[in-house]
Amino acid sequence: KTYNVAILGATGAVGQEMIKILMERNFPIKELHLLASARSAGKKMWVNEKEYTVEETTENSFDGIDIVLGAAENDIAKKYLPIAVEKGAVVVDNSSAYRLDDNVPLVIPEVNPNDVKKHKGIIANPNCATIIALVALQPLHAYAHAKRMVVSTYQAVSGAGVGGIRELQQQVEAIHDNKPVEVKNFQYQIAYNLIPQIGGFNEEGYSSEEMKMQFEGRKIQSNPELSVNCTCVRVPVFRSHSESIMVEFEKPIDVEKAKVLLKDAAGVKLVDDPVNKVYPMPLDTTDQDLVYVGRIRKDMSGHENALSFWCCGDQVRKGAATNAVQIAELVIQNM
Ligand code: A2P
Ligand code: 11C
Repeated sequence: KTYNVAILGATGAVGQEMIKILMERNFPIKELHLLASARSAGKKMWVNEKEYTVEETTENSFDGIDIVLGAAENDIAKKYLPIAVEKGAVVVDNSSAYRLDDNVPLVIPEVNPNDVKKHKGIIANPNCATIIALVALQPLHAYAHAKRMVVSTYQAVSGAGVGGIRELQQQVEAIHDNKPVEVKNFQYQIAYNLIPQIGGFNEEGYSSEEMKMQFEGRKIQSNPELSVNCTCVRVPVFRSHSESIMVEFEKPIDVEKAKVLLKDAAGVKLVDDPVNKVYPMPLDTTDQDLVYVGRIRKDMSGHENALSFWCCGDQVRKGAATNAVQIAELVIQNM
């Protein structure tokens, strides 16, 4: 069986990667529709040696579509995705618009694949930093049950879309050419800098991105007691997020056991031999799907059953597009 697939936001960083991954994984496509704003309508794109024309998104764009992959901002998702569902499509949405909605499963295939079956038209793809952390954590959580996490993220500019990637490139070139640096997508210059703000701040001083790890993590793991303290930082890296994570578990777990569990876990590569300078780095995780985990060590700040580790993953692929296509694969298994 084959399916009519539409990508909403097909010209964006995540949308473009979705097209690539659908092809790579031989997703059974009958027709592929590339939807974007009026600005991109008519633009030609080559996919697997076939020419496609980008279409302006309208209410009629979803007629006859079986599966929509959403790669647009929240307001666009809210405007069009309910229409797509009404017209009979199943939607996998990468925006944060529906993630915490009780009627919408929030899925990482390595963690909670069965939640896909509960969908009522929309399935949400989690936040990229959350996906990368929870894929790494899953084998340890399944064994010892995660209670509390302290996380610092080092997030690539690709998280801000095509504009974020372009901005880092242009700033590096401008600095090299002794020209003025232009700031558009980030609060400050990101080239040769770090910015400890992703999203807006709440009354307690935590950013929206920092709160996603706790709210989405609880839902994905069905672990309502999970408490997360997170600091999210934008770094001048193109497309892999890195994270330093301390996790306190319910049950005892030592470093050796953690390594054994991670070695065989789905979606993970254990990269942990620090004495020989072997540990995950964002350049190494770029353009592939595994979350690399290393620097695993026992917590030394006095918490019982706690480990620290470091992980990296491609934000555009496993953090967004690959995870969404994997969800779509689960959807069609149940169709
Ligand atoms: P467009 O390229 O025509 O603006 P990114 O996050 O990488 O910036 O990508 C955002 C995606 O969302 C792009 O594909 C963009 O299309 C799309 N988009 C933006 N505004 C709209 C809109 N009003 N209707 C449909 N798609 C939109
Ligand atoms: C970033 N994680 O790196 C953000 C972008 O919740 O999907 C994606 C926001 C989200 O900027």
